[in-house]
Amino acid sequence: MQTKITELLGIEFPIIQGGMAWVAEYHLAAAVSEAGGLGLIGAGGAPASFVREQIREAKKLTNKPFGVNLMLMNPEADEIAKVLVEEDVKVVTTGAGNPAKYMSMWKEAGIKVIPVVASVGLAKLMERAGADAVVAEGTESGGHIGAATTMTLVPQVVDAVNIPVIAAGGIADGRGFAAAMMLGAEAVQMGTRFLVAKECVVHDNYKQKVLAAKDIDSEVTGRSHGHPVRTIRNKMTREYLKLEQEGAPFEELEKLTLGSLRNAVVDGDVVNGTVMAGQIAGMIKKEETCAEMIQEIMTEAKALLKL
Ligand code: TUI
Repeated sequence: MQTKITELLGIEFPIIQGGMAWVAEYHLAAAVSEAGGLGLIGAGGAPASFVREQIREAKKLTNKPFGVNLMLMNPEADEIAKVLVEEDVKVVTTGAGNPAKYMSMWKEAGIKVIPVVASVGLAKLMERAGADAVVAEGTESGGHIGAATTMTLVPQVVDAVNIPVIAAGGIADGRGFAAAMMLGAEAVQMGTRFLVAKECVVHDNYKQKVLAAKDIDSEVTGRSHGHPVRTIRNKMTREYLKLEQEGAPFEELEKLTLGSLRNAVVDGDVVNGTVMAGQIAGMIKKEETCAEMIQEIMTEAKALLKL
């Protein structure tokens, strides 16, 4: 299927894998790219040296284009921004902030820059700054989220900018893909579905938590301090939300989640750890390879879109 995004990125299918912190390492990114989508390495909170290694490892597994997601709250964001140029990364997505200060450096290096936005305002700002496309990410997503739903955000961003828009948040099958196209998107980005991919190295406890999740099993913590994060409900979220209700200061809340994403992803602590996942987790019922997922989604979407 050809869209403005498959042309821009030189990929076969308009499906991008979310750059999930700790989860989206080079095995997953290379598998998605090999399957014809765009795989992303998620820099998350990792040091620049680790990101460089990840890029080099991904290149050993695939000759197809892949990208890196720079999480802008990373303390080494400035160094990572340079590593992406030095390592000749083709596509960069950004999250949790405004990447304007890196834009000219990346554009001069010929990198395709695709900021993730959660509002029309930031989408317009990114277009003016020279972004090649934007990911409009709805609040159904896992992890750090904005306020608008995918259904409302995507068409409003599509109307507001002239660059291609990629829809994210609550999309995990051909129906969601087709719906996103109807809203004017040129591609989709999916995170939660790829969490349970065979090539995804996340701990099996984490996968089982996603596979067992029902429609209303996610919670949003951190609303009180302006950094809302969607995760699957567990002991940690219950304690966190109780403390937030009691008006606990940020420092106290932070203690509950320091290192907790790593604890869930790497060590499989899904009781006290942070199990980031989107609201669509309730629909995800089986582990498959990335290629099987992409083929299934495209077959279903093409039938629905009568292509
Ligand atoms: O970035 C994401 N999702 C993420 S980042 C992440 S790592 C993390 N770990 C623990 C706590 C917090 C984060 C996990 N999930 N998605 C893209 C996204 N960006 N969603 C929302 C935004 C966003 C929000 C506000 C982008 C910009 C913004 O403000 C712009 C400005 O001017 O600063």
